[in-house]
Amino acid sequence: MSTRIADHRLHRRVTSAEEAAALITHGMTVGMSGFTGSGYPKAVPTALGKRIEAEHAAGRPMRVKIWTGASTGPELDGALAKADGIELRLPYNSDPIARERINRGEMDYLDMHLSQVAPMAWQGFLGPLDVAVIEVTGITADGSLVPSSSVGNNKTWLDHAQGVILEVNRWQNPALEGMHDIYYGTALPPHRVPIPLVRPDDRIGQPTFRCDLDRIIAIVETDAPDRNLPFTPPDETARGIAAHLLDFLEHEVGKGRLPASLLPIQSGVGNIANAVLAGLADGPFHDMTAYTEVIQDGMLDLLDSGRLRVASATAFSLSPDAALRINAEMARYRDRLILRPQEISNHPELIRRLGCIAMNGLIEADIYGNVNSTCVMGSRVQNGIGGSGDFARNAYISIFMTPSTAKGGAISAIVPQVAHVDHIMQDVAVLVTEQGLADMRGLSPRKRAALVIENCAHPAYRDVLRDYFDRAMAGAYGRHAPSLPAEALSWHQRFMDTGTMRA
Ligand code: 0RQ
Repeated sequence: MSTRIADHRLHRRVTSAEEAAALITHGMTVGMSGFTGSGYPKAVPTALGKRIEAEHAAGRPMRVKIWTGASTGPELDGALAKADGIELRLPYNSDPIARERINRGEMDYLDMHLSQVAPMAWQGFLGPLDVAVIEVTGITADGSLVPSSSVGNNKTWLDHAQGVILEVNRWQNPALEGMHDIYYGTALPPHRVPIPLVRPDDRIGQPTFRCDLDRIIAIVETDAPDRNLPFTPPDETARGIAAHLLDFLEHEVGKGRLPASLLPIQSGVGNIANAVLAGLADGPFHDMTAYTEVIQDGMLDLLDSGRLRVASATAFSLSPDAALRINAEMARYRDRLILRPQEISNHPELIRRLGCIAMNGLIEADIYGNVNSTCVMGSRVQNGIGGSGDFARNAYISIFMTPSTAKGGAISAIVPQVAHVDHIMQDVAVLVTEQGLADMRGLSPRKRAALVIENCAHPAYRDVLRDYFDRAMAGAYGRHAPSLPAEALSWHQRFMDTGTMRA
Protein backbone atom coordinates (compact mmCIF):
# COMPACT_ATOMS: atom_id res chain seq x y z
CA MET A 1 0.00 0.00 0.00
CA SER A 2 1.27 3.47 -0.89
CA THR A 3 2.88 5.44 1.91
CA ARG A 4 0.85 8.35 0.62
CA ILE A 5 -2.16 6.86 2.45
CA ALA A 6 -0.92 6.95 6.04
CA ASP A 7 -4.37 6.43 7.58
CA HIS A 8 -4.74 2.63 7.72
CA ARG A 9 -8.50 2.85 8.17
CA LEU A 10 -8.71 3.95 4.54
CA HIS A 11 -6.67 1.18 2.91
CA ARG A 12 -9.74 -0.96 2.32
CA ARG A 13 -11.26 1.86 0.22
CA VAL A 14 -8.50 1.66 -2.40
CA THR A 15 -9.84 0.44 -5.72
CA SER A 16 -9.47 0.80 -9.49
CA ALA A 17 -10.48 3.88 -11.46
CA GLU A 18 -13.11 1.79 -13.28
CA GLU A 19 -14.73 0.63 -10.05
CA ALA A 20 -14.69 4.14 -8.63
CA ALA A 21 -16.20 5.56 -11.83
CA ALA A 22 -18.97 2.94 -11.61
CA LEU A 23 -20.19 4.71 -8.46
CA ILE A 24 -21.18 7.66 -10.66
CA THR A 25 -24.47 7.14 -12.42
CA HIS A 26 -26.67 8.91 -14.99
CA GLY A 27 -28.03 12.28 -13.84
CA MET A 28 -25.64 12.74 -10.94
CA THR A 29 -23.94 16.02 -10.09
CA VAL A 30 -20.21 15.57 -9.63
CA GLY A 31 -17.88 18.14 -8.06
CA MET A 32 -14.34 17.61 -9.30
CA SER A 33 -11.07 19.20 -8.27
CA GLY A 34 -9.05 21.12 -10.83
CA PHE A 35 -8.11 24.66 -11.61
CA THR A 36 -6.35 25.86 -14.79
CA GLY A 37 -4.90 22.51 -15.67
CA SER A 38 -3.64 21.58 -12.22
CA GLY A 39 -4.79 19.28 -9.44
CA TYR A 40 -7.63 17.74 -11.44
CA PRO A 41 -8.47 14.02 -11.13
CA LYS A 42 -7.00 12.09 -14.05
CA ALA A 43 -7.98 8.42 -13.83
CA VAL A 44 -11.63 8.46 -12.67
CA PRO A 45 -12.88 10.99 -15.28
CA THR A 46 -11.10 9.06 -18.04
CA ALA A 47 -12.71 5.80 -16.86
CA LEU A 48 -16.05 7.59 -16.55
CA GLY A 49 -15.73 8.83 -20.15
CA LYS A 50 -15.17 5.26 -21.37
CA ARG A 51 -18.17 4.03 -19.39
CA ILE A 52 -20.37 6.78 -20.80
CA GLU A 53 -19.30 5.80 -24.33
CA ALA A 54 -20.16 2.17 -23.59
CA GLU A 55 -23.57 3.13 -22.17
CA HIS A 56 -24.33 5.26 -25.22
CA ALA A 57 -23.24 2.42 -27.52
CA ALA A 58 -25.71 0.18 -25.69
CA GLY A 59 -28.47 2.74 -26.29
CA ARG A 60 -28.68 3.88 -22.66
CA PRO A 61 -28.61 7.54 -21.61
CA MET A 62 -25.76 8.71 -19.44
CA ARG A 63 -24.83 12.30 -18.71
CA VAL A 64 -23.64 14.08 -15.58
CA LYS A 65 -23.34 17.65 -14.32
CA ILE A 66 -19.75 18.69 -13.68
CA TRP A 67 -18.68 21.38 -11.22
CA THR A 68 -15.00 22.25 -10.80
CA GLY A 69 -12.79 25.11 -9.66
CA ALA A 70 -11.98 26.35 -13.16
CA SER A 71 -10.55 24.70 -16.28
CA THR A 72 -9.11 21.18 -15.98
CA GLY A 73 -7.28 18.94 -18.44
CA PRO A 74 -7.96 16.71 -21.43
CA GLU A 75 -8.44 13.65 -19.18
CA LEU A 76 -11.43 15.36 -17.53
CA ASP A 77 -13.22 17.95 -19.67
CA GLY A 78 -11.84 16.57 -22.91
CA ALA A 79 -12.70 12.92 -22.17
CA LEU A 80 -16.19 13.66 -20.86
CA ALA A 81 -17.08 16.15 -23.60
CA LYS A 82 -15.82 13.75 -26.28
CA ALA A 83 -18.15 11.09 -24.86
CA ASP A 84 -21.01 13.63 -24.89
CA GLY A 85 -21.31 12.91 -21.17
CA ILE A 86 -21.72 16.42 -19.78
CA GLU A 87 -25.22 17.77 -19.22
CA LEU A 88 -24.08 20.96 -17.51
CA ARG A 89 -20.64 22.42 -16.85
CA LEU A 90 -19.70 25.17 -14.40
CA PRO A 91 -17.94 27.56 -13.71
CA TYR A 92 -15.11 27.88 -16.30
CA ASN A 93 -13.92 25.88 -19.29
CA SER A 94 -11.05 26.15 -21.73
CA ASP A 95 -11.22 22.68 -23.25
CA PRO A 96 -11.68 22.90 -27.04
CA ILE A 97 -14.01 19.87 -27.34
CA ALA A 98 -16.25 21.11 -24.51
CA ARG A 99 -16.17 24.63 -26.01
CA GLU A 100 -17.34 23.27 -29.35
CA ARG A 101 -20.21 21.35 -27.74
CA ILE A 102 -21.28 24.41 -25.71
CA ASN A 103 -21.26 26.59 -28.82
CA ARG A 104 -23.23 23.98 -30.79
CA GLY A 105 -25.89 24.12 -28.07
CA GLU A 106 -25.31 20.49 -27.03
CA MET A 107 -24.13 21.20 -23.50
CA ASP A 108 -25.30 23.72 -20.90
CA TYR A 109 -22.62 26.00 -19.53
CA LEU A 110 -22.89 28.22 -16.48
CA ASP A 111 -20.15 30.85 -16.67
CA MET A 112 -19.73 32.24 -13.14
CA HIS A 113 -17.56 34.61 -11.10
CA LEU A 114 -15.14 32.15 -9.53
CA SER A 115 -15.43 33.67 -6.03
CA GLN A 116 -19.18 33.02 -6.05
CA VAL A 117 -19.25 29.32 -6.85
CA ALA A 118 -18.63 27.96 -3.33
CA PRO A 119 -21.00 30.44 -1.62
CA MET A 120 -23.71 29.57 -4.14
CA ALA A 121 -23.20 25.88 -3.41
CA TRP A 122 -23.45 26.52 0.38
CA GLN A 123 -26.58 28.59 -0.16
CA GLY A 124 -28.14 25.65 -2.00
CA PHE A 125 -28.71 27.60 -5.22
CA LEU A 126 -26.88 25.03 -7.32
CA GLY A 127 -28.74 21.97 -6.03
CA PRO A 128 -27.36 18.90 -4.24
CA LEU A 129 -23.91 17.47 -4.92
CA ASP A 130 -23.87 13.69 -5.27
CA VAL A 131 -20.19 12.86 -5.57
CA ALA A 132 -16.89 14.69 -5.20
CA VAL A 133 -13.82 13.46 -7.10
CA ILE A 134 -10.79 15.18 -5.63
CA GLU A 135 -7.09 14.78 -6.36
CA VAL A 136 -4.91 14.95 -3.24
CA THR A 137 -1.17 14.63 -2.64
CA GLY A 138 -1.63 12.29 0.29
CA ILE A 139 -3.67 11.30 3.33
CA THR A 140 -2.09 11.80 6.77
CA ALA A 141 -2.28 9.27 9.62
CA ASP A 142 -5.20 11.18 11.18
CA GLY A 143 -7.18 11.15 7.92
CA SER A 144 -6.48 14.76 6.89
CA LEU A 145 -6.15 15.34 3.16
CA VAL A 146 -3.04 17.04 1.82
CA PRO A 147 -4.16 19.20 -1.11
CA SER A 148 -2.68 18.94 -4.57
CA SER A 149 -1.45 21.61 -7.01
CA SER A 150 -4.76 23.47 -6.90
CA VAL A 151 -7.26 24.17 -4.12
CA GLY A 152 -10.19 25.68 -6.05
CA ASN A 153 -13.54 24.59 -4.61
CA ASN A 154 -12.26 21.32 -3.09
CA LYS A 155 -13.07 22.26 0.50
CA THR A 156 -16.68 22.92 -0.49
CA TRP A 157 -17.05 19.77 -2.61
CA LEU A 158 -15.55 17.68 0.25
CA ASP A 159 -17.94 19.27 2.76
CA HIS A 160 -21.08 18.96 0.66
CA ALA A 161 -20.87 15.80 -1.43
CA GLN A 162 -22.75 12.72 -0.31
CA GLY A 163 -19.86 10.50 -1.37
CA VAL A 164 -16.20 11.32 -1.88
CA ILE A 165 -13.79 9.65 -4.32
CA LEU A 166 -10.13 10.54 -3.80
CA GLU A 167 -7.34 10.27 -6.32
CA VAL A 168 -4.03 10.11 -4.46
CA ASN A 169 -1.48 11.24 -7.04
CA ARG A 170 2.09 10.12 -6.43
CA TRP A 171 3.33 12.51 -9.14
CA GLN A 172 2.54 15.49 -6.93
CA ASN A 173 5.49 16.31 -4.68
CA PRO A 174 4.86 15.52 -0.98
CA ALA A 175 6.68 18.77 -0.23
CA LEU A 176 3.41 20.47 -1.22
CA GLU A 177 2.33 19.72 2.35
CA GLY A 178 2.37 23.00 4.24
CA MET A 179 1.96 25.26 1.20
CA HIS A 180 -1.83 25.45 1.47
CA ASP A 181 -3.94 27.66 3.70
CA ILE A 182 -7.46 26.27 3.97
CA TYR A 183 -9.77 28.72 5.72
CA TYR A 184 -12.81 27.17 7.41
CA GLY A 185 -14.18 30.41 8.90
CA THR A 186 -16.58 31.38 6.13
CA ALA A 187 -20.30 31.49 6.94
CA LEU A 188 -23.54 32.47 5.30
CA PRO A 189 -25.32 35.76 6.02
CA PRO A 190 -26.32 36.90 8.61
CA HIS A 191 -23.43 35.13 10.36
CA ARG A 192 -20.56 36.41 8.23
CA VAL A 193 -17.63 38.11 9.96
CA PRO A 194 -14.59 39.89 8.48
CA ILE A 195 -11.98 37.55 6.99
CA PRO A 196 -8.83 38.08 9.08
CA LEU A 197 -6.38 38.49 6.21
CA VAL A 198 -4.61 41.85 5.90
CA ARG A 199 -1.43 40.95 3.97
CA PRO A 200 -1.00 38.63 0.97
CA ASP A 201 1.23 36.29 2.99
CA ASP A 202 -1.04 35.98 6.04
CA ARG A 203 -2.01 32.41 6.88
CA ILE A 204 -5.48 32.24 8.38
CA GLY A 205 -6.40 28.57 8.04
CA GLN A 206 -4.94 25.07 8.16
CA PRO A 207 -2.66 23.18 5.74
CA THR A 208 -5.04 20.27 5.05
CA PHE A 209 -8.67 19.47 4.22
CA ARG A 210 -10.85 17.56 6.63
CA CYS A 211 -13.43 15.04 5.49
CA ASP A 212 -15.60 12.52 7.38
CA LEU A 213 -13.98 9.19 6.66
CA ASP A 214 -17.31 7.41 6.32
CA ARG A 215 -18.16 9.55 3.28
CA ILE A 216 -15.01 8.44 1.43
CA ILE A 217 -16.42 5.78 -0.89
CA ALA A 218 -13.34 5.05 -3.01
CA ILE A 219 -9.65 5.88 -3.28
CA VAL A 220 -7.70 5.52 -6.52
CA GLU A 221 -3.93 5.77 -6.69
CA THR A 222 -2.50 7.62 -9.69
CA ASP A 223 0.86 8.78 -10.94
CA ALA A 224 0.25 11.23 -13.78
CA PRO A 225 1.42 14.80 -14.35
CA ASP A 226 -0.79 17.86 -14.58
CA ARG A 227 -1.22 18.68 -18.25
CA ASN A 228 -1.23 22.25 -19.43
CA LEU A 229 -0.42 24.04 -22.66
CA PRO A 230 3.02 25.58 -23.08
CA PHE A 231 3.21 29.38 -23.26
CA THR A 232 4.50 30.87 -26.47
CA PRO A 233 7.52 33.12 -25.91
CA PRO A 234 6.46 36.81 -25.82
CA ASP A 235 6.27 38.22 -29.36
CA GLU A 236 6.68 41.88 -30.35
CA THR A 237 3.02 42.64 -29.61
CA ALA A 238 3.14 41.12 -26.13
CA ARG A 239 6.41 42.89 -25.38
CA GLY A 240 4.88 46.18 -26.58
CA ILE A 241 1.90 45.77 -24.24
CA ALA A 242 4.19 44.89 -21.34
CA ALA A 243 6.40 47.94 -22.01
CA HIS A 244 3.42 50.36 -21.95
CA LEU A 245 2.14 48.79 -18.76
CA LEU A 246 5.52 48.98 -17.02
CA ASP A 247 5.91 52.65 -18.02
CA PHE A 248 2.48 53.31 -16.54
CA LEU A 249 3.31 51.58 -13.25
CA GLU A 250 6.59 53.52 -12.97
CA HIS A 251 4.70 56.72 -13.66
CA GLU A 252 2.21 55.91 -10.90
CA VAL A 253 5.05 55.24 -8.45
CA GLY A 254 6.61 58.57 -9.48
CA LYS A 255 3.32 60.35 -8.78
CA GLY A 256 3.13 58.75 -5.33
CA ARG A 257 -0.04 56.86 -6.19
CA LEU A 258 1.64 53.48 -5.84
CA PRO A 259 4.39 52.38 -3.43
CA ALA A 260 7.79 51.51 -4.92
CA SER A 261 7.10 47.81 -4.35
CA LEU A 262 3.71 48.29 -6.08
CA LEU A 263 0.57 46.78 -4.54
CA PRO A 264 -0.26 43.05 -4.70
CA ILE A 265 -0.45 42.12 -8.36
CA GLN A 266 -3.08 39.90 -9.95
CA SER A 267 -2.31 38.53 -13.34
CA GLY A 268 -4.82 36.82 -15.61
CA VAL A 269 -4.43 33.85 -17.90
CA GLY A 270 -2.76 33.70 -21.31
CA ASN A 271 0.38 34.69 -23.14
CA ILE A 272 0.06 38.45 -22.74
CA ALA A 273 -0.26 38.19 -18.96
CA ASN A 274 2.80 35.97 -18.95
CA ALA A 275 4.73 38.52 -21.02
CA VAL A 276 3.85 41.27 -18.54
CA LEU A 277 5.24 39.15 -15.71
CA ALA A 278 8.41 38.61 -17.72
CA GLY A 279 8.61 42.39 -18.16
CA LEU A 280 8.26 42.92 -14.42
CA ALA A 281 11.29 40.65 -13.89
CA ASP A 282 13.39 43.19 -15.82
CA GLY A 283 11.63 46.25 -14.36
CA PRO A 284 12.61 48.53 -11.46
CA PHE A 285 10.25 47.11 -8.83
CA HIS A 286 11.48 45.08 -5.87
CA ASP A 287 9.89 43.35 -2.91
CA MET A 288 6.65 42.83 -4.84
CA THR A 289 3.80 40.61 -3.71
CA ALA A 290 1.06 38.86 -5.65
CA TYR A 291 -2.49 38.23 -4.51
CA THR A 292 -3.82 36.44 -7.52
CA GLU A 293 -5.65 33.44 -8.82
CA VAL A 294 -3.01 31.41 -10.61
CA ILE A 295 0.77 31.05 -10.50
CA GLN A 296 2.01 31.04 -14.10
CA ASP A 297 5.53 30.49 -15.44
CA GLY A 298 6.20 34.23 -15.32
CA MET A 299 5.30 34.34 -11.64
CA LEU A 300 7.86 31.60 -10.90
CA ASP A 301 10.49 33.57 -12.81
CA LEU A 302 9.65 36.63 -10.73
CA LEU A 303 10.07 34.60 -7.55
CA ASP A 304 13.37 33.20 -8.81
CA SER A 305 14.65 36.67 -9.69
CA GLY A 306 13.97 37.77 -6.11
CA ARG A 307 11.72 40.60 -7.34
CA LEU A 308 8.60 38.89 -6.01
CA ARG A 309 8.66 38.22 -2.28
CA VAL A 310 5.56 36.07 -2.00
CA ALA A 311 2.59 34.95 -4.09
CA SER A 312 -0.86 33.89 -2.91
CA ALA A 313 -3.15 32.08 -5.35
CA THR A 314 -5.52 29.14 -5.61
CA ALA A 315 -3.65 27.08 -8.23
CA PHE A 316 -0.66 26.62 -10.44
CA SER A 317 -1.13 27.20 -14.15
CA LEU A 318 2.20 26.12 -15.53
CA SER A 319 3.63 25.00 -18.84
CA PRO A 320 4.77 21.34 -18.81
CA ASP A 321 8.42 22.42 -18.38
CA ALA A 322 7.66 24.77 -15.48
CA ALA A 323 5.41 22.14 -13.83
CA LEU A 324 8.30 19.66 -13.90
CA ARG A 325 10.67 22.32 -12.61
CA ILE A 326 8.56 23.34 -9.64
CA ASN A 327 7.59 19.77 -8.87
CA ALA A 328 11.25 18.88 -8.51
CA GLU A 329 11.96 21.86 -6.26
CA MET A 330 8.72 22.28 -4.36
CA ALA A 331 10.34 22.58 -0.94
CA ARG A 332 12.29 25.63 -2.14
CA TYR A 333 9.08 27.46 -3.04
CA ARG A 334 6.92 26.34 -0.13
CA ASP A 335 7.51 29.35 2.12
CA ARG A 336 6.90 31.88 -0.63
CA LEU A 337 3.79 30.41 -2.22
CA ILE A 338 0.38 30.04 -0.57
CA LEU A 339 -2.54 28.22 -2.18
CA ARG A 340 -6.02 29.03 -0.83
CA PRO A 341 -9.64 28.13 -1.60
CA GLN A 342 -10.86 30.19 -4.55
CA GLU A 343 -13.52 31.98 -2.51
CA ILE A 344 -10.56 33.44 -0.54
CA SER A 345 -8.04 33.98 -3.38
CA ASN A 346 -10.76 35.84 -5.30
CA HIS A 347 -12.69 37.37 -2.40
CA PRO A 348 -13.97 40.90 -3.17
CA GLU A 349 -13.48 41.95 0.47
CA LEU A 350 -9.81 40.93 0.39
CA ILE A 351 -9.07 42.27 -3.09
CA ARG A 352 -10.49 45.65 -2.09
CA ARG A 353 -8.65 45.63 1.27
CA LEU A 354 -5.28 44.71 -0.22
CA GLY A 355 -5.64 47.10 -3.15
CA CYS A 356 -4.70 44.66 -5.91
CA ILE A 357 -3.42 45.77 -9.28
CA ALA A 358 -5.57 43.62 -11.58
CA MET A 359 -4.23 42.81 -15.05
CA ASN A 360 -6.48 40.73 -17.28
CA GLY A 361 -6.88 39.88 -20.95
CA LEU A 362 -9.95 40.58 -23.06
CA ILE A 363 -11.68 39.65 -26.29
CA GLU A 364 -12.74 43.19 -27.18
CA ALA A 365 -13.30 46.58 -25.58
CA ASP A 366 -15.41 49.45 -26.81
CA ILE A 367 -14.44 53.07 -27.09
CA TYR A 368 -15.96 53.77 -23.66
CA GLY A 369 -14.03 51.01 -21.95
CA ASN A 370 -16.73 48.36 -21.58
CA VAL A 371 -15.03 44.97 -21.88
CA ASN A 372 -16.07 41.65 -23.38
CA SER A 373 -13.90 38.85 -21.94
CA THR A 374 -15.95 35.85 -22.93
CA CYS A 375 -18.10 35.84 -26.07
CA VAL A 376 -16.62 36.12 -29.56
CA MET A 377 -19.06 38.07 -31.79
CA GLY A 378 -21.33 38.30 -28.76
CA SER A 379 -22.38 34.68 -28.66
CA ARG A 380 -19.57 32.16 -29.06
CA VAL A 381 -17.99 31.53 -25.65
CA GLN A 382 -14.21 31.38 -25.59
CA ASN A 383 -13.44 30.41 -21.95
CA GLY A 384 -15.50 32.26 -19.37
CA ILE A 385 -15.25 35.26 -17.06
CA GLY A 386 -13.12 33.32 -14.59
CA GLY A 387 -11.81 35.55 -11.85
CA SER A 388 -11.53 38.64 -14.01
CA GLY A 389 -14.75 40.13 -12.63
CA ASP A 390 -13.86 39.38 -9.01
CA PHE A 391 -10.63 41.32 -9.45
CA ALA A 392 -11.68 44.03 -11.93
CA ARG A 393 -14.51 45.44 -9.85
CA ASN A 394 -12.59 45.43 -6.58
CA ALA A 395 -9.04 46.27 -7.65
CA TYR A 396 -7.08 49.40 -6.74
CA ILE A 397 -6.37 49.75 -10.46
CA SER A 398 -8.24 47.56 -12.92
CA ILE A 399 -6.17 47.07 -16.08
CA PHE A 400 -7.21 45.19 -19.23
CA MET A 401 -4.78 44.36 -21.99
CA THR A 402 -5.04 43.00 -25.52
CA PRO A 403 -3.45 43.08 -28.94
CA SER A 404 -5.26 45.85 -30.89
CA THR A 405 -6.39 43.35 -33.55
CA ALA A 406 -7.22 39.64 -33.76
CA LYS A 407 -7.27 37.09 -36.58
CA GLY A 408 -4.46 38.68 -38.58
CA GLY A 409 -6.02 42.15 -38.47
CA ALA A 410 -9.48 41.10 -39.68
CA ILE A 411 -10.90 41.98 -36.26
CA SER A 412 -10.41 45.19 -34.29
CA ALA A 413 -10.23 44.58 -30.55
CA ILE A 414 -11.45 48.16 -30.10
CA VAL A 415 -15.02 48.43 -31.41
CA PRO A 416 -17.82 51.01 -31.33
CA GLN A 417 -19.75 48.81 -28.91
CA VAL A 418 -18.89 45.44 -27.37
CA ALA A 419 -21.18 42.64 -28.55
CA HIS A 420 -21.35 41.23 -25.00
CA VAL A 421 -20.46 42.95 -21.73
CA ASP A 422 -18.55 41.27 -18.91
CA HIS A 423 -16.96 44.35 -17.33
CA ILE A 424 -18.81 47.64 -17.41
CA MET A 425 -16.81 50.80 -18.01
CA GLN A 426 -17.02 51.70 -14.30
CA ASP A 427 -14.93 48.57 -13.57
CA VAL A 428 -12.27 49.27 -16.18
CA ALA A 429 -9.64 51.90 -15.33
CA VAL A 430 -6.86 51.29 -17.83
CA LEU A 431 -6.81 49.77 -21.31
CA VAL A 432 -3.53 48.72 -22.94
CA THR A 433 -2.70 47.50 -26.43
CA GLU A 434 0.64 47.37 -28.26
CA GLN A 435 -0.37 50.80 -29.67
CA GLY A 436 -0.46 52.47 -26.28
CA LEU A 437 -2.28 52.89 -22.98
CA ALA A 438 -5.46 54.74 -22.05
CA ASP A 439 -5.73 55.77 -18.40
CA MET A 440 -9.46 56.39 -18.16
CA ARG A 441 -9.66 57.13 -14.45
CA GLY A 442 -11.60 60.30 -13.75
CA LEU A 443 -12.73 60.70 -17.37
CA SER A 444 -16.30 60.99 -18.67
CA PRO A 445 -17.36 58.50 -21.37
CA ARG A 446 -16.77 61.03 -24.15
CA LYS A 447 -13.24 61.78 -22.95
CA ARG A 448 -12.59 58.04 -22.53
CA ALA A 449 -13.63 57.42 -26.15
CA ALA A 450 -11.27 60.03 -27.57
CA LEU A 451 -8.36 58.60 -25.55
CA VAL A 452 -9.06 54.95 -26.34
CA ILE A 453 -9.31 55.64 -30.09
CA GLU A 454 -6.07 57.67 -30.17
CA ASN A 455 -3.99 55.52 -27.81
CA CYS A 456 -5.24 51.95 -28.17
CA ALA A 457 -6.91 51.35 -31.56
CA HIS A 458 -4.88 49.93 -34.44
CA PRO A 459 -4.11 52.61 -37.09
CA ALA A 460 -6.10 50.61 -39.67
CA TYR A 461 -9.26 51.14 -37.59
CA ARG A 462 -8.57 54.54 -36.01
CA ASP A 463 -10.17 56.72 -38.70
CA VAL A 464 -13.35 54.65 -38.89
CA LEU A 465 -13.67 54.75 -35.11
CA ARG A 466 -13.16 58.54 -35.12
CA ASP A 467 -15.78 58.85 -37.87
CA TYR A 468 -18.25 56.71 -35.90
CA PHE A 469 -17.66 58.67 -32.71
CA ASP A 470 -18.04 62.05 -34.49
CA ARG A 471 -21.35 60.98 -36.06
CA ALA A 472 -22.53 59.55 -32.73
CA MET A 473 -21.70 62.87 -31.05
CA ALA A 474 -23.76 64.64 -33.71
CA GLY A 475 -26.70 62.28 -33.99
CA ALA A 476 -27.09 60.11 -30.88
CA TYR A 477 -30.20 60.14 -28.74
CA GLY A 478 -28.00 61.28 -25.84
CA ARG A 479 -24.47 62.69 -25.70
CA HIS A 480 -23.42 61.08 -22.42
CA ALA A 481 -22.06 57.91 -24.02
CA PRO A 482 -23.11 58.60 -27.62
CA SER A 483 -24.03 55.56 -29.66
CA LEU A 484 -25.78 54.79 -32.93
CA PRO A 485 -27.62 51.54 -32.13
CA ALA A 486 -28.27 50.55 -35.75
CA GLU A 487 -24.56 50.82 -36.54
CA ALA A 488 -22.89 49.96 -33.24
CA LEU A 489 -22.68 46.20 -33.90
CA SER A 490 -22.37 46.43 -37.69
CA TRP A 491 -18.64 45.65 -37.49
CA HIS A 492 -19.42 42.28 -35.93
CA GLN A 493 -22.10 41.58 -38.54
CA ARG A 494 -19.65 42.45 -41.31
CA PHE A 495 -17.10 40.02 -39.88
CA MET A 496 -19.68 37.24 -39.72
CA ASP A 497 -20.81 38.02 -43.31
CA THR A 498 -17.45 38.65 -44.96
CA GLY A 499 -14.69 37.41 -42.63
CA THR A 500 -13.39 40.89 -41.82
CA MET A 501 -14.51 43.94 -39.87
CA ARG A 502 -12.94 46.19 -42.50
CA ALA A 503 -15.40 48.04 -44.72
O1 0RQ B 1 -8.35 32.33 -30.63
O2 0RQ B 1 -6.82 30.45 -30.39
O3 0RQ B 1 -8.64 30.43 -32.11
O4 0RQ B 1 -6.67 31.95 -32.39
O5 0RQ B 1 -9.38 34.36 -28.66
O6 0RQ B 1 -6.86 34.95 -27.63
O7 0RQ B 1 -5.00 36.48 -28.18
O8 0RQ B 1 -4.49 34.08 -27.48
O9 0RQ B 1 -5.34 35.84 -25.87
O10 0RQ B 1 -4.76 33.85 -24.40
O11 0RQ B 1 -4.71 36.29 -23.64
O12 0RQ B 1 -6.88 35.09 -24.07
C1 0RQ B 1 -9.92 36.96 -23.08
C2 0RQ B 1 -9.71 34.66 -23.98
C3 0RQ B 1 -7.74 36.18 -24.00
C4 0RQ B 1 -8.53 35.28 -21.82
C5 0RQ B 1 -8.99 35.78 -23.22
C6 0RQ B 1 -9.36 34.90 -29.98
C7 0RQ B 1 -7.93 34.68 -30.45
C8 0RQ B 1 -7.65 33.30 -29.89
C9 0RQ B 1 -7.44 33.72 -27.37
P1 0RQ B 1 -7.56 31.20 -31.45
P2 0RQ B 1 -5.32 35.29 -27.35
P3 0RQ B 1 -5.33 35.21 -24.43
C10 0RQ B 1 -7.96 35.07 -14.02
C11 0RQ B 1 -8.47 35.90 -15.12
C12 0RQ B 1 -11.25 35.53 -19.13
C13 0RQ B 1 -10.80 34.86 -17.85
C14 0RQ B 1 -9.87 35.72 -17.07
C15 0RQ B 1 -9.68 34.86 -20.93
C16 0RQ B 1 -8.37 33.36 -28.54
O13 0RQ B 1 -7.82 36.32 -21.20
O14 0RQ B 1 -10.18 33.76 -21.03
O15 0RQ B 1 -9.55 36.85 -17.38
N1 0RQ B 1 -10.16 35.77 -20.04
N2 0RQ B 1 -9.39 35.18 -15.97
O16 0RQ B 1 -7.83 34.73 -31.85
C17 0RQ B 1 -12.48 37.16 -32.05
C18 0RQ B 1 -11.70 39.04 -30.91
C19 0RQ B 1 -10.72 38.22 -30.30
C20 0RQ B 1 -10.71 36.86 -30.65
C21 0RQ B 1 -9.12 37.26 -29.20
N3 0RQ B 1 -11.79 40.35 -30.63
N4 0RQ B 1 -12.57 38.47 -31.75
N5 0RQ B 1 -11.58 36.33 -31.50
N6 0RQ B 1 -9.71 36.30 -29.93
N7 0RQ B 1 -9.72 38.43 -29.41
C22 0RQ B 1 -7.59 33.62 -14.39
C23 0RQ B 1 -8.79 32.66 -14.39
O17 0RQ B 1 -9.87 33.08 -14.33
C24 0RQ B 1 -8.59 31.24 -14.47
